[in-house]
Amino acid sequence: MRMRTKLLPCLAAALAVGAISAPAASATTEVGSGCAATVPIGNYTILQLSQAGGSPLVAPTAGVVTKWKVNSALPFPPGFTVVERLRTFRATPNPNEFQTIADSSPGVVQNGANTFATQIPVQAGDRLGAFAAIGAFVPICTTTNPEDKLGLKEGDVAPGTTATYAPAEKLQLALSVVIEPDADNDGFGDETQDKCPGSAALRDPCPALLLEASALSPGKSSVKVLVASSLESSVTASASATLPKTKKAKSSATATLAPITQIIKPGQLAGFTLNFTGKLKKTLASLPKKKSVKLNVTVSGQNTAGQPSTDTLTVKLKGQAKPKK
Ligand SMILES: [Ca+2]
Repeated sequence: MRMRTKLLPCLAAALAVGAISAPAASATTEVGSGCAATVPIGNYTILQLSQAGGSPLVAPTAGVVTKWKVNSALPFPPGFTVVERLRTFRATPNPNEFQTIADSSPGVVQNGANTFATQIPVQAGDRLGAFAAIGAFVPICTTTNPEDKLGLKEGDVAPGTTATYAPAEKLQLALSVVIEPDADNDGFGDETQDKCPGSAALRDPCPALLLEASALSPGKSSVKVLVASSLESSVTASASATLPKTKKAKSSATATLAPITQIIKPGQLAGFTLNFTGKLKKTLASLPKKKSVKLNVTVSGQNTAGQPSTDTLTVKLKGQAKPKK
């Protein structure tokens, strides 16, 4: 029994690893190196030209950098900090030439693990790197692999300017970044920064969808339902009725009408004509005028965040049988 309880967590861990390695198109990704820096480099703009194993400091997909992380073991006294900025770069057609695209606000790096929040949109293939001014330092790790290649350029290659970077082997930037998808392309990461990822115009929580349904007087074989919507939304109207017991059928049957879906714009009153089923028409035709069947109508839709909304109403369908003389 003891063996079994020990094996189960292992199996769970193996399955979890499998799940992580499966490709997820629209998930948060982290690229870069968590290595602990031991070398400080000041007054340089730096990016990673190549990296042995691991994920290079290149955005695998378009999105938004929402966090950058630096692990520092620099040989400084306790409490000493270094200030650097995250930079993004885009390759030009020339070898080792990059244009600086954007930079973050300064991050004050302490010994140990540091995480800084930011909000920098990136395109697929954009490089991540860093800059530290004179008197400040970019934390760097040394490795034994010549595939770990930094690109170095002395001074500040400011956003909008272009420079050619000199390769330097066996070095890694102590830098990793978290990139979130940005499906609505509003420059805010959809997982932690954008509370309404379905709408480029909205970053606050998506507004709820309000639906208002009313019915016109029912006809002989159909009823028209009018629906107003607070947002542009795909709305479905459906209806069902519990049919009264008859001499033939002792138990009551349900008539389900074919649902109708259409896009409604705010300020528009959309009509949904719900046709009665054959069974419902037959029931009404044989039902005395004093009696009626209740038709339960539901209109439903979703807001941009996929939160459902409904409105319901009941329509009284009067019997259509001619009085016996
Ligand atoms: Ca977004």
